[in-house]
Amino acid sequence: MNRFERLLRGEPLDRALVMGILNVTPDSFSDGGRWTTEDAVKRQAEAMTRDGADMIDIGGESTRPGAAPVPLDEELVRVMPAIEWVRQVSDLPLSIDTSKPEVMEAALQAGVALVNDVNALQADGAEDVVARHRAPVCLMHRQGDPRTMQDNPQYRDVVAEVATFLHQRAEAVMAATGLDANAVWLDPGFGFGKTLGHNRALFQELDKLVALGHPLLVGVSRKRMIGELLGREEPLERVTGSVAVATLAALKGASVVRVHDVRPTVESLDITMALL
Ligand code: 8Y4
Repeated sequence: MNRFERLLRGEPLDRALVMGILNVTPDSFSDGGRWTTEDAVKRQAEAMTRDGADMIDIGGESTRPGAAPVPLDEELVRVMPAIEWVRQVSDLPLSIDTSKPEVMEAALQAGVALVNDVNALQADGAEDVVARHRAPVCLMHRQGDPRTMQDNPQYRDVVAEVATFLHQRAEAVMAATGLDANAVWLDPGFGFGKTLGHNRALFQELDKLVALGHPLLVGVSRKRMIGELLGREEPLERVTGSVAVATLAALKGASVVRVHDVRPTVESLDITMALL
């Protein structure tokens, strides 16, 4: 049985799952949209599979700060062919990164295993789609919408507010869908309406989020937070920092790390667990 199935059953893991990021947006912030053709998507999926990813996250809606919304038909046109292309070269479980119920429905019908929603299923109809499919989900916290979220985000107590939001959304989603706690993953949403200070507080108190009793997903790969801490403007100069933070997240109890750089992350997690 693979790590994804073991996590959903609440069985112990030898290490955190590695979710590889396959972005199919033309403006993908970290690779300039190089991976948009069929051939490029397939090569990327093959590489992540060979490098030891446990699952692949496919998204067609750019969530970078300041990004404009993507219309439904555009998102479907980006994402549905990509799901088929990845399927042709990999047996890994797939997740769909979307907030739109129509995209969730189409992706789940195409066999996708998990819905990764940065809007935590708050769109009208999103809970219903997940309930009908009994699909596992990842619920993420964010403050504000992508267009404005990095303009002066403020919290009274960021850790308490994120924990309360995630707990309340998890309870609502479990009640609406019948999913159990292992199938409702939670994510503090690093960088989504958060300053470096907010991100650091969430990281330092990650155990409070782990204690909510759901698998915790951490996504910091190549994000501005890494760049700020290292003084690295270029996303490709943030790889080592991203691997370090993913490893630290796993040591602090995260069950899943969402990453661009699968091979170095897998190596870091494997060697860390071998020596721990
Ligand atoms: C700031 C910097 C804000 C980068 C956004 C970004 C996550 C995610 C993304 C995450 C989960 C990105 C789709 C890529 N980040 N899903 N998605 N957790 N569950 N954006 O952290 O790095 S978008």
